[in-house]
Amino acid sequence: MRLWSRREMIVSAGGMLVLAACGSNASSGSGPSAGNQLVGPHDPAVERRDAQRRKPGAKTVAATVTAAPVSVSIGGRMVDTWSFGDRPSLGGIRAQVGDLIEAKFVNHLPSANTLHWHGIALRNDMDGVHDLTQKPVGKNGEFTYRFTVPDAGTYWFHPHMGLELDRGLYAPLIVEDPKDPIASDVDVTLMLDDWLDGYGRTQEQVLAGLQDGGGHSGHQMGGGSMDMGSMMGGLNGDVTYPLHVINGRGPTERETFAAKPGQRVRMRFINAGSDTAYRLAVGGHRMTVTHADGFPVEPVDVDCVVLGMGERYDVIVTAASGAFPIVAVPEGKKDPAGEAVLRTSTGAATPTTGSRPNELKGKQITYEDLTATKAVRFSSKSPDRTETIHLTADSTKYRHGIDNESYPNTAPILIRQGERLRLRIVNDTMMFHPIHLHGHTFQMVSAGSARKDTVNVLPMSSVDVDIDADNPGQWMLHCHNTYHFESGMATTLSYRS
Ligand SMILES: [Cu+2]
Repeated sequence: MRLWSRREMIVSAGGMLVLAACGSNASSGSGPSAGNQLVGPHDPAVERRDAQRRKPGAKTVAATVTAAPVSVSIGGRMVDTWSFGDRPSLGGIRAQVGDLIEAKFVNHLPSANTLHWHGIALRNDMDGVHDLTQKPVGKNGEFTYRFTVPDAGTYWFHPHMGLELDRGLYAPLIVEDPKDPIASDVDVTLMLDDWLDGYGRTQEQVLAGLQDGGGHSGHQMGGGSMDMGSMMGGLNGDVTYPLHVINGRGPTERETFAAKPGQRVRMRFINAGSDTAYRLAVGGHRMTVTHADGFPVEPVDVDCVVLGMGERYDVIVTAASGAFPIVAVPEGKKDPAGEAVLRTSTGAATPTTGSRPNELKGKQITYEDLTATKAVRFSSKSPDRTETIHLTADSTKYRHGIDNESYPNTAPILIRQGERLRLRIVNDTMMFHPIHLHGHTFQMVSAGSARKDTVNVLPMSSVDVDIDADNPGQWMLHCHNTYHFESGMATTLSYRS
C-alpha cells in the first residue's frame, strides 16, 4: 500500500529522512515510532548491510574521475562537450569482484554534479543521487566514493543531474570475476550513445522543443517515429539525433577491434543513450548472449540484440577471418547508425560505412529467451506482496510521471528489509520506457527470469519483476530516457524501519 506522497517526506537537519505525516523525528530503527521512519543513506542499517559485503584483505582500486569540458573530434567535427576522459566512454574503471573502489570525483564542470554507479548493489550513501543520498558536488569540488563491488559484471557510471547524461559524461565500470566460467581471448566494451553536442542544439533546447510539442518532437504532434514493426512497438523516441556514436566515435572515425580468427571475443554492450534504443549486430557472426545487465544468463545464440537506455548485454563472438561491420541501428529512427569494425585479418577490405548486415533482421534477443543461471537465480519463495505502478504522461505538456504525479511529488514505494516485493509496472503511454532501479538487481517474472536492473516496458504493456529487499536505503526507480526522467518519470524504492 502506498500511503505517503513525497510532499510528506522531509529531510531533517541531521540528514535523516522521516515521514512528516507521521510526526516522527529523526531517530531511526527503534522507539515508539518505529515503523514510520525511512531508512536514510546514513542510517546504521546501511553500514550493517555494507559490512556483510566487505571481505578481509579486499583489494582497493583507487581511481580519479574528473568531469571536465573537452574539445574532441566527433563525427569529423570538433565539438565542445563534457566528459570524464579525452573522449566520451574513456576514463572507466576495472576491478575484480569484492574489491573496494575508492573513486575520487573531481568536478571541473561549471555546474554541480554527482556520480551514479549504474547497476551496482552498493551502500546507499555512495549511490550518487543529489539531494537523496548526498549533496551535489559544486564547481571545483571533490567527493570520494568508497564502495565494495559485490557482483561481477558490466556496469557504468554517469551523472544524475538534469540533462547532463545527454552530453559525454559516461564511462564503463567493469567488474571481473577471476573464476568466470565464460572464457574469452579478447574482452572489449562498446558504449552506444545518441549525440547532440556541437551539432546545433543544446539539451535544454531539445527539452524546450519537446515541451512546446513542436518540431520533430512531442508524442502527439506527429513527431517521434512510428514504427509498429520494431521491437519497441510504437513510438521509438522523441528526439532526432544528427549522430550516433560507439565509444565516442562517429561512423567515419569508427573504432577497430582487433582479434585473431577463431578467438572468442567478449563484447560488452552498454546503451548510454538518452532517447534511443539500439539494434546491434556484428556482420557475418552470430553471438552468444551470456550476461544481461551484468548478471549471467543461460547462454543463448542470436543474430542481434536490442538494448534500451541503461541496458547492457555481454556476448561472445567466435571471430571469423576478415573485417566485419559492427552496427548499432537506432531502433525505429531514421538517424544514421553507430558503427565500429571487428578485424581479424590485415588484408581484408574495410567494410563500407553505412552497411547493414543481414544479422540485423535475424533472430533478436527477447526477455523470454533469458534465464538466470542457477548461481544468481532468486530462491523459490513467493512474493510477500504485490504492488502496481502506472507509467503516465501528459503529452500535451511533455510531463511524465508515475500514477499521474511527477517527481518529486510521486508516492514512494515503501518496503522493509527482508521482504520480497512483486512490482507490476504498467505502461499507460504510447512510448517505451526503460525503467531502472538503483542498488538492486531484480528478477524478471513475466518474461523469462533474467536478473536485471533496467527493463523496457513497451507501450500499453506491463512487466512484473521481483525485488528482494536486501539493500536498505532510499533508491531511485526511474525511466532512463533522460528527457522523461527530467520531466518527472521517477519515484523511490524507500526502505522503512
Ligand atoms: Cu520513459
